[in-house]
Amino acid sequence: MKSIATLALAASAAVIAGSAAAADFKVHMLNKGADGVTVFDPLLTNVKDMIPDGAAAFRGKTNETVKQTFSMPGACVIKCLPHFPMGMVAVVVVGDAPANLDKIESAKLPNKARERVDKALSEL
Ligand SMILES: [Cu+2]
Repeated sequence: MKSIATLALAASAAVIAGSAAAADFKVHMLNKGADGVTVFDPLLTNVKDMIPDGAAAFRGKTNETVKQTFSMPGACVIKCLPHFPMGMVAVVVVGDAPANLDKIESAKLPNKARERVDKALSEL
């Protein structure tokens, strides 16, 4: 059985909606959150027990909702382009053991983004 996770992003809110068999998740884009300014909340979304088919890069537009289907096991770093230097990132993980952590850990990120990505991955 396959499950598909869908991520929808907007300037004020983001939603991950699963298939009928999957859970729904919400990821909010906040000007100010518990973890500081310009944050995704939660920082980490772990979509477990799903065996999706493939993954695609996506780009949202400001103030527009974007739906994205995550169809490949692994970790995805979502960044808010204007606030990326301030560390506005979120991590979506599909599956229990992301195979692409090395790539994410060696990627060049702004300091605050690196801090938040590492924090999210440490919660896995
Ligand atoms: Cu932002």
